[in-house]
Amino acid sequence: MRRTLLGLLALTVSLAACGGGVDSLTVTDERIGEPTGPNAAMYFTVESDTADRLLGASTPVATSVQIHETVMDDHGAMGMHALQSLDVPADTEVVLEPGGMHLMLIDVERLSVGERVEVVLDWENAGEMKLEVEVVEPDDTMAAGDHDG
Ligand SMILES: [Cu+2]
Repeated sequence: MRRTLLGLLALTVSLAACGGGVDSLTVTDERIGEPTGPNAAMYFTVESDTADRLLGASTPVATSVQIHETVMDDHGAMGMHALQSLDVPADTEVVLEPGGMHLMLIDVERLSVGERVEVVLDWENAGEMKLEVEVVEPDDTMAAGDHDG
């Protein structure tokens, strides 16, 4: 009896140690703005103990997913351009939000607020990560507590 209990304890400890180890990348606050046109923007916050890089993403509800950066041209007009990848330095929070970087779901299906969409992120080190991302009102895409100006 005593021996069995000790065995269980040892197993628990080793599982816990494993959980905090290799797979250190976390994605939080993931959300998709309800599309008003052919594309939809997805935002999230990512942090990793070790440097990683987002290589791409996919979802069954869109033809393709691009990594976009919002830029302002010399005339003050807002535009976007596609990035090949998105770097996540070690121990640095990277925030994708309106007016900055985002994922663009190209040729997206009609999505309504409250719907959950499967999106797979492809990380260079962390590998494939499957997310269930909620569709929100376009006005609600800003991260909570992030209104500085
Ligand atoms: Cu875009």
